[in-house]
Amino acid sequence: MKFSHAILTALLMALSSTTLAALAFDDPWSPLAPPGRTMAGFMVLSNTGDAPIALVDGESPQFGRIEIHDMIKEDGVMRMRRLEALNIPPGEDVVLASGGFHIMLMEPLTTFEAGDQIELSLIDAAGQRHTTQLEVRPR
Ligand SMILES: [Cu+2]
Repeated sequence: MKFSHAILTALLMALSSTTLAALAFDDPWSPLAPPGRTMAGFMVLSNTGDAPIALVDGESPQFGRIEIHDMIKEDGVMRMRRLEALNIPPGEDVVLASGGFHIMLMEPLTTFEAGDQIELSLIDAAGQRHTTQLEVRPR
């Protein structure tokens, strides 16, 4: 069987649209920090699709560097560590909150006040970008 290029392209597009990862953001926010300081991003992430999502990176036009962090207890002390990937199984939620998973918003390129919005894209292992806005709130 021989497909024309147009038909093949249409088939591939249909296929890729059905496999697009679906990530929902609930209540994304960030506590206000002193100017120039690293900030944290909190939210609930829901994988509303039927495939696992592995978040591996992030980007924001307002920060030089974004990392995905976890907290672990080491010698009785809570420490942050960078995650290679934050995995969210299909149909599951992951809570990002103080003391647990969080987004590290590093190298701020601007100053913030309460009520400002931070644009954040989380990037999955397939290279797909999931973009949201975090509301800056007083601590
Ligand atoms: Cu951190």
